[in-house]
Amino acid sequence: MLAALAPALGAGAVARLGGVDLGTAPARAEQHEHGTGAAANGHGAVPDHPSFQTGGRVDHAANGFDPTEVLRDFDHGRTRRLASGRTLRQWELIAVDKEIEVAPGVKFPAWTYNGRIPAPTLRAREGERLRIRFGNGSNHPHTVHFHGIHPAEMDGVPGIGPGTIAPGKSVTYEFDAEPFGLHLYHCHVTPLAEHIARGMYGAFIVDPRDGRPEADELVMVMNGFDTNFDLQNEVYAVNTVGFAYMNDPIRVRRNELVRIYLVNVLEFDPINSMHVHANFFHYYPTGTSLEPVEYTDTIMQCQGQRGILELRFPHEGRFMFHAHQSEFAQLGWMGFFEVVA
Ligand SMILES: [Cu+2]
Repeated sequence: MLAALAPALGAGAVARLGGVDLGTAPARAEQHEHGTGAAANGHGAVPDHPSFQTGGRVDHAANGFDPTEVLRDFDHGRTRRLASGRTLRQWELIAVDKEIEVAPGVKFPAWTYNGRIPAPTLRAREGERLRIRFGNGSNHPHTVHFHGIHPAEMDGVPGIGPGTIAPGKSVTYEFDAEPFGLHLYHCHVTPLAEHIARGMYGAFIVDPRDGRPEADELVMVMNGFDTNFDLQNEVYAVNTVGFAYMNDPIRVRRNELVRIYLVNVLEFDPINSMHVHANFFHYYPTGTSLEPVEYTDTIMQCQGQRGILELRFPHEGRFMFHAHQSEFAQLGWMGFFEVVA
């Protein structure tokens, strides 16, 4: 079954899947060893504050994804028309254990969907029928739990419907795309904090039936990494790699409408936030209304909260954005917009 799904993921994913031993789960102690091994890479034995800000670059090619590309990478899946006239939209997700470099020299033993963090941004339209085939190529049991409105057995939680999906097994989730808005999906196997903190989450966008105004659209998933497994984060980021958008500022056009799909999946810290310098934005909580509720320069989100930001940059130049918790900003959650003519 995994071999049948593999072509959708490309040669790299196939190779990785081929190397997975589906029969055993690594002991907890081995996971800790991974953590301290990565942390000891130039940052001391227990680095509360890895000094990765200066020098060094993350090898995006080795990770298999680049945060700059993740910003505008929307996965519309494959579609076909049902006899009823409705659209059926389909995706394949495969759980893959994979080491990810989350800051220069800081490698994290991640659990992923399709080998990337965040997982693919799945994008559908209100009212469509959605079908997600999930294969577990990881050494650990997982599920896919979608936010949205759907039957209990499609909820991707242990003990209900297909429940937990063991290594080497697969399942198909099917439900309607509702309501329109910005949602998320993530694994729901316990210990839940670990399954999320290891990287099993992605954005899930349901467009309104009549769409939204034309814009330059960006996906930002606020996350973090507990690289030494002390139940606190050592690295904070948007789209996984600390300081990625300091090194590669996000290019946007002056006066063009920019729409940011912002999702908070940060584990261990209850609140995250986003602040945009020298500008204000309209905010649509959960994206479920076409009318903004706030005009501001800073918003906060609890874990699982998300919302849509809309703004235009009237001035050219380099503008910072970051979590307004200074600690998060200093540990990676900080970037630039590069506004060009
Ligand atoms: Cu999981």
